Amino acid sequence: MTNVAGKKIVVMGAGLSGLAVCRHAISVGACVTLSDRRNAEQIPGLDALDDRVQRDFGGHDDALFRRADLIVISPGVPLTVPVLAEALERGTPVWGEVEYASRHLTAPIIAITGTNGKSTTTELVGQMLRGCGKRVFVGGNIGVPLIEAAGQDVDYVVAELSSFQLETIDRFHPRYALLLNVSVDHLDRYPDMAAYVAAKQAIFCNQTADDVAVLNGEDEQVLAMASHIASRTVTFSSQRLLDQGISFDQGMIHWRNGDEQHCFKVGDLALSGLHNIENVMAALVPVLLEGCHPQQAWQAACQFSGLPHRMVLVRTLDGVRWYNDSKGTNLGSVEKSVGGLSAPVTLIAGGKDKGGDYREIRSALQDRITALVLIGQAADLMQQAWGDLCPVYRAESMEQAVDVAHKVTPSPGQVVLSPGCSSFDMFKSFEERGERFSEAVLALHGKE
Ligand code: UMA
Ligand code: ADP
Repeated sequence: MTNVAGKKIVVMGAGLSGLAVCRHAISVGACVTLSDRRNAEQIPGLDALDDRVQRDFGGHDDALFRRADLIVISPGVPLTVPVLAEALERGTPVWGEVEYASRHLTAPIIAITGTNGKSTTTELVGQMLRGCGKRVFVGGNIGVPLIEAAGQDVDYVVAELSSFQLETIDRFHPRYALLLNVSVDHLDRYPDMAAYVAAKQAIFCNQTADDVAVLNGEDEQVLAMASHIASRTVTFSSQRLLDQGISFDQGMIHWRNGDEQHCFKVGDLALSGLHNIENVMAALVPVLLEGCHPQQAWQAACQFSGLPHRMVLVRTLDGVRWYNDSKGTNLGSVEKSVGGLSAPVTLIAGGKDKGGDYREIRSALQDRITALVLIGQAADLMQQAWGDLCPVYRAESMEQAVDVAHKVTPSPGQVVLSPGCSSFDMFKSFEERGERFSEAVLALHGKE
């Protein structure tokens, strides 16, 4: 079923994804009901909702779900919710917003997933294609629901995809599927790592020999998937020069595709860190294979200085550099961010725990962090895992955390907010958390 006109659709979740699906489904003539476990007064954005959309708030009405021809769910809704488990048993189709969107898209899709680096790589692909004169929609987990691409006249759709979004695809078929890396994350949603990895792997499930999979050649979990992938694979490596594929060696990125070769000087990039070189390499693959001009693409990559809340230097005060890495929402990203700094570092961490073992990144923290300021629900677990590495302080708010960090960090030194957790225990989003941090840092008195 792709033509949804006249169909009874229940859209589950009244966040960005659900509201966008409602707008589209109504516009193509479906009978739409929006269902959310929250009450109407707790849901922002309902004023703009079309009157033709029926509402089921404060819970999910069984009878409504039983009558549905199709259920479209938001990424934050797990398939284990009882009304969905029952719908699946009855044979009612349950699509995620990404599946729904992909049925209404005509431009080729470049899809990007991985535990870390998705947003940066997605934005890089978008900027490089635009720099080469292409019309591009950039969306997905990066914050713009994919369905918003429907009806737009573009050459490419560049989609950041989370494991949550990939759980509920059926026919979603990207021309390019990039898998950047896999490390521990979201173990509050998945029973184990295997289930998380399986969700990520779904990005390749509809690809054929005409498509391309871009894989991190240094990531064992990623490489283990290669034998199950039907598309052509192109590998990137930041550790060794590859005969074929894209790799980093002696300050240069080397692209080798059959007889075609190009080199790019990494020193020209505004981005820094080995992980960002990996992101740039992965992003270059679809752009170069689509025949874009290599130097034009490279110029666009060089101009990109990064997204907000990812290791952004907020200010230097009394010889202390303050970094906002609020998007560091899992241990892999804290490892990269702190690993790129040298002692003395005060780390502000904590938030909503997502499972996993905090001890795994001890070696990256050891010899670098000289003070820990812990916030949020995960504070106890972090103190147990890292408490012997340096003095530990507790804070009840971001403002207090900044104040403590200000008092205990020597000059010259660095303070980094890299929480290793999601933000939802204390904030609306990682953006709000990063903004609160930056505001508190900018309010400190001292010498610039
Ligand atoms: N809800 C129910 N019933 C349930 C569970 C949830 O009704 O059983 C409702 C909630 O009450 C809420 C709605 O579902 O009203 C929220 O849905 P959502 O969490 O999917 O929120 P959206 O606003 O649609 O945002 C989603 C992504 N959110 C998540 O995956 C949690 C956004 O990614 C994404 O930008 C957006 O779609 C557009 O594509 C955010 C995110 O945190 C940034 N992603 C995770 C991450 O990056 O780690 C995966
Ligand atoms: P995502 O969208 O997957 O969360 P982002 O591009 O927003 O990724 O980057 C978030 C954080 O993840 C960055 O601040 C950095 O610490 C880390 N990171 C970025 N790229 C990579 C990578 N390729 N490998 C490991 N960590 C990375």
